[in-house]
Amino acid sequence: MSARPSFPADVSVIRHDWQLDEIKALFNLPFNDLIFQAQSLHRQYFDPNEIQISSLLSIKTGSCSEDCGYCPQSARYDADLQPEALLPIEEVLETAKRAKEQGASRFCMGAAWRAPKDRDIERVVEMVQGVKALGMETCVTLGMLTDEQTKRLKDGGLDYYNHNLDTSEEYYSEVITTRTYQDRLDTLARVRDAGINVCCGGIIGMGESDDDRAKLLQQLANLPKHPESVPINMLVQVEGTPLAGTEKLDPLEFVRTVAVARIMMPESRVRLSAGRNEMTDEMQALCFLAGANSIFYGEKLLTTDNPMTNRDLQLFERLGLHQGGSSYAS
Ligand code: SAM
Ligand code: DTB
Ligand code: SF4
Repeated sequence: MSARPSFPADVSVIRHDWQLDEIKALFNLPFNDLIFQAQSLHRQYFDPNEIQISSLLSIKTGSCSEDCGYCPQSARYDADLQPEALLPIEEVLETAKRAKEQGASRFCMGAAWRAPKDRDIERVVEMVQGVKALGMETCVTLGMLTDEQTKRLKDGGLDYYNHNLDTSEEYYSEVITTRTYQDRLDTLARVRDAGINVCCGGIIGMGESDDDRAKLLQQLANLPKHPESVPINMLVQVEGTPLAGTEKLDPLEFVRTVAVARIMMPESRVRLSAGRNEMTDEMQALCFLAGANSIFYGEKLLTTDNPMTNRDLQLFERLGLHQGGSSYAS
Protein backbone atom coordinates (compact mmCIF):
# COMPACT_ATOMS: atom_id res chain seq x y z
CA MET A 1 0.00 0.00 0.00
CA SER A 2 1.36 3.44 -0.84
CA ALA A 3 1.97 5.95 1.97
CA ARG A 4 -0.95 8.24 2.78
CA PRO A 5 -0.41 11.85 1.73
CA SER A 6 0.20 13.96 4.82
CA PHE A 7 -2.48 16.27 6.11
CA PRO A 8 -1.23 19.84 6.77
CA ALA A 9 -0.17 20.13 10.42
CA ASP A 10 -1.95 23.41 11.06
CA VAL A 11 -4.76 23.80 8.60
CA SER A 12 -6.37 26.75 10.34
CA VAL A 13 -3.80 29.39 9.42
CA ILE A 14 -5.04 32.10 7.08
CA ARG A 15 -2.25 32.51 4.54
CA HIS A 16 -1.43 35.17 1.96
CA ASP A 17 1.85 33.69 0.72
CA TRP A 18 0.74 30.76 -1.42
CA GLN A 19 3.38 29.46 -3.83
CA LEU A 20 2.38 28.07 -7.21
CA ASP A 21 3.91 24.63 -6.59
CA GLU A 22 1.91 24.20 -3.36
CA ILE A 23 -1.32 25.08 -5.17
CA LYS A 24 -0.53 22.69 -8.00
CA ALA A 25 0.20 19.96 -5.45
CA LEU A 26 -3.30 20.48 -4.00
CA PHE A 27 -4.85 20.28 -7.48
CA ASN A 28 -2.91 17.06 -8.12
CA LEU A 29 -3.98 15.25 -4.94
CA PRO A 30 -6.07 12.13 -5.37
CA PHE A 31 -9.66 13.40 -5.60
CA ASN A 32 -10.76 11.79 -2.31
CA ASP A 33 -7.84 13.29 -0.40
CA LEU A 34 -8.50 16.74 -1.83
CA ILE A 35 -12.22 16.68 -1.03
CA PHE A 36 -11.56 15.32 2.46
CA GLN A 37 -9.12 18.14 3.18
CA ALA A 38 -11.49 20.78 1.82
CA GLN A 39 -14.52 19.42 3.72
CA SER A 40 -12.51 19.10 6.97
CA LEU A 41 -11.45 22.74 6.76
CA HIS A 42 -14.94 23.83 5.76
CA ARG A 43 -16.26 22.36 9.02
CA GLN A 44 -13.72 24.30 11.09
CA TYR A 45 -15.07 27.59 9.79
CA PHE A 46 -18.70 27.06 8.75
CA ASP A 47 -21.86 25.10 9.46
CA PRO A 48 -21.34 22.46 6.72
CA ASN A 49 -25.05 22.31 5.90
CA GLU A 50 -25.70 26.02 5.57
CA ILE A 51 -25.87 27.90 2.26
CA GLN A 52 -26.06 31.65 1.74
CA ILE A 53 -28.43 32.65 -1.05
CA SER A 54 -28.13 35.75 -3.25
CA SER A 55 -30.36 36.80 -6.09
CA LEU A 56 -29.14 38.71 -9.16
CA LEU A 57 -30.72 41.42 -11.29
CA SER A 58 -29.30 43.11 -14.36
CA ILE A 59 -30.13 46.79 -13.72
CA LYS A 60 -28.53 47.93 -17.01
CA THR A 61 -28.23 45.42 -19.82
CA GLY A 62 -26.01 45.15 -22.90
CA SER A 63 -24.30 47.76 -25.17
CA CYS A 64 -21.12 47.48 -23.08
CA SER A 65 -17.96 49.00 -24.59
CA GLU A 66 -15.68 46.24 -23.20
CA ASP A 67 -14.67 43.16 -25.22
CA CYS A 68 -14.78 40.39 -22.56
CA GLY A 69 -14.78 37.26 -24.74
CA TYR A 70 -17.28 35.41 -22.53
CA CYS A 71 -19.88 38.14 -22.23
CA PRO A 72 -23.13 38.43 -24.18
CA GLN A 73 -23.45 42.05 -23.01
CA SER A 74 -20.51 43.38 -25.02
CA ALA A 75 -21.65 45.67 -27.86
CA ARG A 76 -18.97 44.05 -30.06
CA TYR A 77 -20.63 40.64 -30.31
CA ASP A 78 -23.80 39.45 -31.88
CA ALA A 79 -25.50 37.66 -28.99
CA ASP A 80 -29.29 37.49 -29.01
CA LEU A 81 -29.82 40.12 -26.32
CA GLN A 82 -32.15 43.09 -25.88
CA PRO A 83 -30.17 46.05 -24.47
CA GLU A 84 -31.89 47.98 -21.69
CA ALA A 85 -31.13 51.32 -20.03
CA LEU A 86 -30.83 51.66 -16.25
CA LEU A 87 -34.03 50.30 -14.71
CA PRO A 88 -36.40 52.53 -12.74
CA ILE A 89 -35.95 52.14 -8.99
CA GLU A 90 -39.54 50.90 -8.49
CA GLU A 91 -38.91 47.93 -10.79
CA VAL A 92 -35.66 47.08 -8.96
CA LEU A 93 -37.35 47.18 -5.55
CA GLU A 94 -40.27 45.05 -6.77
CA THR A 95 -37.82 42.40 -7.99
CA ALA A 96 -35.83 42.56 -4.74
CA LYS A 97 -39.01 42.08 -2.73
CA ARG A 98 -39.92 38.98 -4.75
CA ALA A 99 -36.37 37.63 -4.33
CA LYS A 100 -36.67 38.06 -0.56
CA GLU A 101 -40.03 36.29 -0.52
CA GLN A 102 -38.42 33.40 -2.41
CA GLY A 103 -35.66 33.14 0.21
CA ALA A 104 -32.71 35.29 -0.94
CA SER A 105 -30.86 37.17 1.80
CA ARG A 106 -28.68 39.30 -0.50
CA PHE A 107 -29.67 41.19 -3.64
CA CYS A 108 -26.95 41.74 -6.26
CA MET A 109 -27.40 44.36 -8.96
CA GLY A 110 -25.23 44.17 -12.07
CA ALA A 111 -24.68 46.82 -14.74
CA ALA A 112 -23.06 46.38 -18.15
CA TRP A 113 -20.67 49.31 -17.77
CA ARG A 114 -16.92 49.57 -18.24
CA ALA A 115 -17.15 52.19 -15.48
CA PRO A 116 -20.17 54.07 -14.10
CA LYS A 117 -20.69 57.84 -14.43
CA ASP A 118 -21.11 59.86 -11.24
CA ARG A 119 -24.82 60.37 -11.94
CA ASP A 120 -25.24 56.58 -12.32
CA ILE A 121 -23.74 56.13 -8.86
CA GLU A 122 -26.40 58.38 -7.33
CA ARG A 123 -29.17 56.24 -8.82
CA VAL A 124 -27.47 53.03 -7.71
CA VAL A 125 -27.14 54.44 -4.17
CA GLU A 126 -30.91 55.01 -4.12
CA MET A 127 -31.41 51.38 -5.18
CA VAL A 128 -29.01 50.17 -2.46
CA GLN A 129 -30.87 52.15 0.18
CA GLY A 130 -34.25 50.88 -1.02
CA VAL A 131 -33.08 47.24 -0.99
CA LYS A 132 -31.55 47.60 2.48
CA ALA A 133 -34.84 49.02 3.73
CA LEU A 134 -36.43 45.69 2.69
CA GLY A 135 -34.06 43.95 5.12
CA MET A 136 -31.68 42.49 2.54
CA GLU A 137 -27.93 42.72 2.16
CA THR A 138 -26.79 44.54 -0.98
CA CYS A 139 -24.14 43.86 -3.61
CA VAL A 140 -23.44 45.72 -6.85
CA THR A 141 -21.14 45.09 -9.80
CA LEU A 142 -20.66 48.17 -11.95
CA GLY A 143 -17.15 47.91 -13.44
CA MET A 144 -14.19 50.13 -12.54
CA LEU A 145 -14.64 52.74 -9.79
CA THR A 146 -12.89 55.97 -8.80
CA ASP A 147 -12.01 56.70 -5.15
CA GLU A 148 -14.91 59.16 -4.87
CA GLN A 149 -17.44 56.74 -6.35
CA THR A 150 -16.28 53.98 -4.00
CA LYS A 151 -16.65 56.28 -1.01
CA ARG A 152 -20.12 57.34 -2.15
CA LEU A 153 -21.21 53.68 -2.36
CA LYS A 154 -19.79 52.98 1.10
CA ASP A 155 -21.49 56.04 2.60
CA GLY A 156 -24.70 54.97 0.85
CA GLY A 157 -24.59 51.73 2.84
CA LEU A 158 -23.42 49.19 0.22
CA ASP A 159 -22.45 45.85 1.79
CA TYR A 160 -20.55 44.04 -1.06
CA TYR A 161 -18.90 44.98 -4.36
CA ASN A 162 -18.41 42.25 -6.99
CA HIS A 163 -15.42 42.65 -9.29
CA ASN A 164 -13.90 39.47 -10.70
CA LEU A 165 -10.29 38.79 -11.70
CA ASP A 166 -11.77 36.10 -13.97
CA THR A 167 -8.51 34.20 -14.74
CA SER A 168 -4.71 34.37 -14.38
CA GLU A 169 -2.89 37.58 -15.29
CA GLU A 170 -1.22 35.70 -18.19
CA TYR A 171 -4.48 34.44 -19.74
CA TYR A 172 -6.40 37.68 -19.11
CA SER A 173 -5.26 39.39 -22.32
CA GLU A 174 -6.46 36.37 -24.35
CA VAL A 175 -9.98 37.03 -23.08
CA ILE A 176 -10.16 40.83 -22.62
CA THR A 177 -8.11 43.52 -24.33
CA THR A 178 -9.96 46.70 -23.32
CA ARG A 179 -8.66 46.79 -19.74
CA THR A 180 -5.75 45.33 -17.80
CA TYR A 181 -5.44 43.00 -14.85
CA GLN A 182 -3.95 45.93 -12.94
CA ASP A 183 -7.13 47.96 -13.60
CA ARG A 184 -9.06 45.18 -11.88
CA LEU A 185 -6.63 45.03 -8.94
CA ASP A 186 -6.82 48.82 -8.54
CA THR A 187 -10.62 48.82 -8.21
CA LEU A 188 -10.44 45.87 -5.81
CA ALA A 189 -7.96 47.80 -3.61
CA ARG A 190 -10.25 50.85 -3.61
CA VAL A 191 -13.22 48.75 -2.55
CA ARG A 192 -11.22 47.04 0.21
CA ASP A 193 -9.75 50.32 1.47
CA ALA A 194 -13.21 51.93 1.60
CA GLY A 195 -14.37 49.16 3.95
CA ILE A 196 -16.84 47.50 1.54
CA ASN A 197 -16.89 43.68 1.57
CA VAL A 198 -15.18 42.23 -1.50
CA CYS A 199 -16.78 39.65 -3.81
CA CYS A 200 -14.12 38.50 -6.27
CA GLY A 201 -13.58 35.29 -8.19
CA GLY A 202 -13.35 34.01 -11.72
CA ILE A 203 -14.60 31.91 -14.60
CA ILE A 204 -13.53 28.31 -15.20
CA GLY A 205 -13.75 26.61 -18.60
CA MET A 206 -12.59 29.47 -20.85
CA GLY A 207 -9.85 27.35 -22.42
CA GLU A 208 -7.37 28.29 -19.68
CA SER A 209 -4.64 25.86 -18.58
CA ASP A 210 -4.34 24.05 -15.24
CA ASP A 211 -1.66 26.60 -14.35
CA ASP A 212 -4.02 29.50 -15.10
CA ARG A 213 -6.60 28.12 -12.67
CA ALA A 214 -3.92 27.71 -9.98
CA LYS A 215 -2.63 31.24 -10.66
CA LEU A 216 -6.12 32.76 -10.41
CA LEU A 217 -6.53 31.22 -6.94
CA GLN A 218 -3.02 32.37 -6.03
CA GLN A 219 -3.95 35.98 -6.93
CA LEU A 220 -7.15 35.81 -4.90
CA ALA A 221 -5.62 34.20 -1.82
CA ASN A 222 -2.53 36.42 -1.83
CA LEU A 223 -4.56 39.65 -1.80
CA PRO A 224 -3.87 41.55 1.47
CA LYS A 225 -7.23 40.24 2.75
CA HIS A 226 -9.18 37.33 1.29
CA PRO A 227 -12.39 38.34 -0.50
CA GLU A 228 -15.36 37.68 1.79
CA SER A 229 -17.11 36.07 -1.20
CA VAL A 230 -15.35 34.09 -3.95
CA PRO A 231 -17.61 33.34 -6.93
CA ILE A 232 -16.45 30.41 -9.03
CA ASN A 233 -18.33 30.64 -12.34
CA MET A 234 -18.39 27.92 -14.96
CA LEU A 235 -18.38 29.61 -18.37
CA VAL A 236 -21.91 29.92 -19.75
CA GLN A 237 -21.28 29.58 -23.47
CA VAL A 238 -23.45 32.12 -25.25
CA GLU A 239 -23.89 31.90 -29.04
CA GLY A 240 -22.31 34.93 -30.72
CA THR A 241 -19.55 35.45 -28.11
CA PRO A 242 -15.94 34.53 -29.01
CA LEU A 243 -15.79 31.86 -26.30
CA ALA A 244 -18.85 29.98 -27.54
CA GLY A 245 -17.67 26.55 -28.69
CA THR A 246 -14.76 26.37 -26.22
CA GLU A 247 -13.93 22.76 -25.38
CA LYS A 248 -15.82 21.73 -22.24
CA LEU A 249 -13.74 21.18 -19.13
CA ASP A 250 -13.94 17.92 -17.15
CA PRO A 251 -16.57 18.71 -14.46
CA LEU A 252 -14.30 17.13 -11.84
CA GLU A 253 -11.67 19.80 -12.60
CA PHE A 254 -14.30 22.39 -11.71
CA VAL A 255 -15.01 20.58 -8.43
CA ARG A 256 -11.26 20.47 -7.73
CA THR A 257 -11.07 24.25 -8.26
CA VAL A 258 -13.84 24.77 -5.69
CA ALA A 259 -12.01 22.50 -3.22
CA VAL A 260 -8.66 24.27 -3.66
CA ALA A 261 -10.37 27.67 -3.24
CA ARG A 262 -11.94 26.39 0.00
CA ILE A 263 -8.55 25.21 1.32
CA MET A 264 -6.71 28.42 0.38
CA MET A 265 -9.43 30.82 1.63
CA PRO A 266 -11.09 28.93 4.49
CA GLU A 267 -12.94 31.92 5.95
CA SER A 268 -14.48 33.02 2.64
CA ARG A 269 -17.85 32.10 1.21
CA VAL A 270 -17.07 30.12 -1.94
CA ARG A 271 -19.96 30.79 -4.30
CA LEU A 272 -21.07 28.19 -6.83
CA SER A 273 -22.02 30.82 -9.41
CA ALA A 274 -22.81 30.84 -13.15
CA GLY A 275 -23.16 27.53 -14.95
CA ARG A 276 -25.38 25.69 -12.44
CA ASN A 277 -28.09 25.31 -15.07
CA GLU A 278 -25.72 23.07 -17.03
CA MET A 279 -24.65 21.06 -13.95
CA THR A 280 -26.29 17.88 -12.72
CA ASP A 281 -27.60 17.82 -9.16
CA GLU A 282 -24.81 15.35 -8.39
CA MET A 283 -22.12 17.76 -9.61
CA GLN A 284 -23.59 20.54 -7.49
CA ALA A 285 -23.66 18.17 -4.49
CA LEU A 286 -19.94 17.46 -5.05
CA CYS A 287 -19.26 21.22 -5.17
CA PHE A 288 -21.03 21.67 -1.81
CA LEU A 289 -19.01 18.77 -0.41
CA ALA A 290 -15.86 20.47 -1.73
CA GLY A 291 -16.74 23.58 0.28
CA ALA A 292 -19.02 25.76 -1.83
CA ASN A 293 -21.48 27.42 0.55
CA SER A 294 -23.32 30.08 -1.38
CA ILE A 295 -25.20 30.31 -4.66
CA PHE A 296 -27.09 32.67 -6.94
CA TYR A 297 -30.74 31.78 -6.72
CA GLY A 298 -33.60 32.75 -9.03
CA GLU A 299 -34.46 31.83 -12.58
CA LYS A 300 -32.03 34.29 -14.20
CA LEU A 301 -28.41 35.19 -13.57
CA LEU A 302 -27.88 38.54 -15.34
CA THR A 303 -28.96 37.62 -18.88
CA THR A 304 -28.73 33.82 -18.95
CA ASP A 305 -30.80 31.07 -17.32
CA ASN A 306 -30.25 29.76 -13.81
CA PRO A 307 -32.00 26.69 -12.32
CA MET A 308 -35.68 27.19 -11.48
CA THR A 309 -36.18 27.96 -7.79
CA ASN A 310 -38.22 24.80 -7.17
CA ARG A 311 -35.40 22.64 -8.56
CA ASP A 312 -33.02 24.36 -6.12
CA LEU A 313 -35.43 23.93 -3.21
CA GLN A 314 -35.76 20.23 -4.02
CA LEU A 315 -31.99 19.88 -4.18
CA PHE A 316 -31.57 21.62 -0.80
CA GLU A 317 -34.15 19.29 0.66
CA ARG A 318 -32.47 16.19 -0.79
CA LEU A 319 -29.11 17.33 0.58
CA GLY A 320 -30.43 18.57 3.94
CA LEU A 321 -29.06 22.06 3.29
CA HIS A 322 -30.55 25.11 4.98
CA GLN A 323 -30.29 28.77 4.22
CA GLY A 324 -28.21 31.09 6.41
CA GLY A 325 -25.20 33.34 6.51
CA SER A 326 -26.91 36.70 6.31
CA SER A 327 -26.33 39.55 8.71
CA TYR A 328 -30.13 40.00 8.69
CA ALA A 329 -32.55 37.66 10.43
CA SER A 330 -34.52 35.72 7.82
N1 SAM B 1 -19.55 45.10 -16.18
C1 SAM B 1 -19.14 44.76 -14.89
C2 SAM B 1 -17.85 43.98 -14.86
O1 SAM B 1 -17.48 43.39 -15.85
O2 SAM B 1 -17.23 43.96 -13.81
C3 SAM B 1 -20.19 44.01 -14.10
C4 SAM B 1 -21.04 42.97 -14.79
S1 SAM B 1 -20.20 41.53 -15.43
C5 SAM B 1 -21.41 40.74 -16.39
C6 SAM B 1 -19.96 40.53 -13.97
C7 SAM B 1 -19.22 39.22 -14.12
O3 SAM B 1 -20.05 38.26 -14.72
C8 SAM B 1 -17.97 39.21 -14.97
O4 SAM B 1 -16.86 39.70 -14.29
C9 SAM B 1 -17.81 37.71 -15.25
O5 SAM B 1 -16.98 37.14 -14.28
C10 SAM B 1 -19.24 37.17 -15.12
N2 SAM B 1 -19.72 36.67 -16.42
C11 SAM B 1 -20.13 37.39 -17.49
N3 SAM B 1 -20.49 36.60 -18.51
C12 SAM B 1 -20.31 35.32 -18.09
C13 SAM B 1 -20.50 34.05 -18.71
N4 SAM B 1 -20.91 33.93 -19.96
N5 SAM B 1 -20.23 32.93 -18.00
C14 SAM B 1 -19.78 33.05 -16.72
N6 SAM B 1 -19.59 34.22 -16.09
C15 SAM B 1 -19.83 35.35 -16.76
C1 DTB C 1 -20.41 36.55 -10.71
O1 DTB C 1 -19.26 36.16 -10.41
N1 DTB C 1 -21.26 35.88 -11.47
C2 DTB C 1 -22.47 36.63 -11.66
C3 DTB C 1 -22.26 37.86 -10.74
N2 DTB C 1 -20.92 37.70 -10.30
C4 DTB C 1 -22.52 39.21 -11.22
C5 DTB C 1 -22.77 36.95 -13.08
C6 DTB C 1 -22.82 35.75 -13.97
C7 DTB C 1 -23.25 36.20 -15.31
C8 DTB C 1 -23.47 35.04 -16.24
C9 DTB C 1 -23.86 35.47 -17.61
C10 DTB C 1 -25.13 36.24 -17.70
O2 DTB C 1 -26.18 35.81 -17.12
O3 DTB C 1 -25.16 37.28 -18.36
FE1 SF4 D 1 -19.12 44.65 -20.07
FE2 SF4 D 1 -18.89 43.45 -17.70
FE3 SF4 D 1 -19.73 42.08 -19.88
FE4 SF4 D 1 -17.21 42.83 -19.74
S1 SF4 D 1 -18.24 41.40 -18.34
S2 SF4 D 1 -18.55 43.06 -21.54
S3 SF4 D 1 -17.37 44.79 -18.67
S4 SF4 D 1 -20.78 43.74 -18.86
